[in-house]
Amino acid sequence: MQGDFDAVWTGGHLATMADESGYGVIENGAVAVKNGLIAWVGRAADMPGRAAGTHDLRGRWLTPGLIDCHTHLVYAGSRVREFEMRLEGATYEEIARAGGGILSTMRATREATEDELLDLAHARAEKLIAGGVTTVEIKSGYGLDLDSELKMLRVARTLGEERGIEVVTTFLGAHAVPPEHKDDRDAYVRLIIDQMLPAVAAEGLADAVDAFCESIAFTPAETRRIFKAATKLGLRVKLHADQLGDLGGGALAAELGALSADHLEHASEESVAAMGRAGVTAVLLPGAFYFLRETVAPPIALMRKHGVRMALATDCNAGTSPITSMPLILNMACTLFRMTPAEALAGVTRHGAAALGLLDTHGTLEVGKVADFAIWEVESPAEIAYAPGDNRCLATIKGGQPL
Ligand code: DI6
Ligand code: FE
Repeated sequence: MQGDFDAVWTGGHLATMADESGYGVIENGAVAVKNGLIAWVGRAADMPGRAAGTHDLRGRWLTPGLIDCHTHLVYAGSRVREFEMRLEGATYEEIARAGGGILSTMRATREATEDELLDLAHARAEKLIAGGVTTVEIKSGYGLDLDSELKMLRVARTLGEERGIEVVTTFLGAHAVPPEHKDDRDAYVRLIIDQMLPAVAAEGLADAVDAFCESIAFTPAETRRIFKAATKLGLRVKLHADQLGDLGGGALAAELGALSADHLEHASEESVAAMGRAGVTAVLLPGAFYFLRETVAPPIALMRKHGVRMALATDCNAGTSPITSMPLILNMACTLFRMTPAEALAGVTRHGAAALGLLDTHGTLEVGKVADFAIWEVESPAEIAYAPGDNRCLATIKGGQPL
């Protein structure tokens, strides 16, 4: 049957997330798709035209597909021994300084073949998709030499092609100083600037560049040099900032025109205000906060005060957030950070899109945007965040097609 639309979802309720605040609810709504894009959205009773296929929501809720805007999900190896060590009293920083932590995952990731990494990444992506994710950002940063970094980024791109989800890649060469450069960290910074960044840019393998700006990783001055070089190559930047201490990372992200500053537990009001002025999105990662048993939560009240958009993501990685469930992240954001369920859902839709520079095309149910949806067995959108460990996602739709 021919129709004005390829497909329509109707018979339920929509959380469009199209408003700056709240869910943008349309009860008894309908969303129509043509050529993979949203062609119409509104009250079902007002829908014009006919669709070739109709999907009955049976009273359920449909939201934009979720956007996990900060992950490290391409990696090999396990960090379960470090989990035990921390329970015996060691800290994350101590383990890192003793050559474990990121470097432990680096060793396993360097040794893994591309196919092995791809299989591991597929398994993690599958769990994200089951929780409503249609777009995922994936960082390199466990290779820490040119070939291994390129390998990670290729795996991320291949994952997207094979599974049909949208993968946004980020080059995180500045994640840790690898052992071969431990006595000359500047040589590694120069390697990133002179060789890695140009190669990554030339091969089109990264959509953005990130750095881990912490006392156990890279200084603000090193970060500034790397980001200036990235910007010269036309790459956007984003920053792991103020997670373990206040290095002024939020303000640095604002100064350098970053898309986002991520973590931010220890960010000062000065940093938050600078982010507000510069329009830098905050990416909050309650999974890492929980898993490391941090006690200082990010300054949510200051972010509200200074009009900083708050995105949420899994930070999926072996060391600090082995989590592949966005509904769990929503619950943690509410429980641990006292965000409202509406703020949390905005954090994984419209603000997640903003954190990736994709808000024009993703993150809300609006005409002209990609037809990426998640369908939920809930009585209200707040229930998506309600029960820790529950997954109420019934279906994940990418470009109008079930994933
Ligand atoms: N994101 C990161 O990049 C670091 N912490 C975080 O939350 C380190 C991840 C790791 O330990 O592998
Ligand atoms: Fe991270």
